[in-house]
Amino acid sequence: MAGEQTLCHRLPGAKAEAVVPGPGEYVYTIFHTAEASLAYDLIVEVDEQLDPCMDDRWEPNDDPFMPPILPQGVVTRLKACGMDADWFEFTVLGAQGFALGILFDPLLGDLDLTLWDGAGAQVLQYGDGNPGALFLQYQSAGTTTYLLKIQGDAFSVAPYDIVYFSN
Ligand SMILES: [Ca+2]
Ligand SMILES: [Ca+2]
Repeated sequence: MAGEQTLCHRLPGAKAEAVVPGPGEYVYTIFHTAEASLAYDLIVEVDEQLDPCMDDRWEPNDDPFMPPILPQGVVTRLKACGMDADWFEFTVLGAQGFALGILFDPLLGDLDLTLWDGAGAQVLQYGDGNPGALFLQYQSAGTTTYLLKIQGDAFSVAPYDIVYFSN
C-alpha cells in the first residue's frame, strides 16, 4: 500500500510513533506474529505540533466558496500542504487573452492545477508528473470569472508561485 509504515512494538507499554505528511485519513492494522491470541489496549494520540507543513497566508482557501481573488503579476511563497486544496478566482474583463502558470520544485512535490470557467466548465487540468513549471495561455470569449484549484498530488508538501497576466 502506498505510504505504508510498519512500526514494531515489542515491549509492554512502549510507544510507537508515526509522522504523517499532513491532514488526511489514516488507516492502521494491528497484528502479532505468534498464533496465540493476545489482549491489548490501544491509545492513539495526535500531536498536531508535529505537522511538518506551515501553510501560506492565503489560507483558508480550501473550497470554491468565496476563494481569494488572485491579483495580476507574480504571487510568491504559496504552499501546498498535503491534500489541502488551494482555491483562487480571477475575472477577465471582455474578450481578452490571459496567461496563467505555477512554478514549483518537482523534487519537493508534484502539484496539480485545474481551471474552470464561470459556467463551471473545466478549461484545463494538469495532472501527474509535472516538470515544475505549468503555463497556459487562454483566450476568454467574454467577461468571465475563472476558478483555479491547486493541490498537491499524493500528499505533496511543496512551495509554489503563481504567475497570472491578462492583456
Ligand atoms: Ca496553501
Ligand atoms: Ca488551502
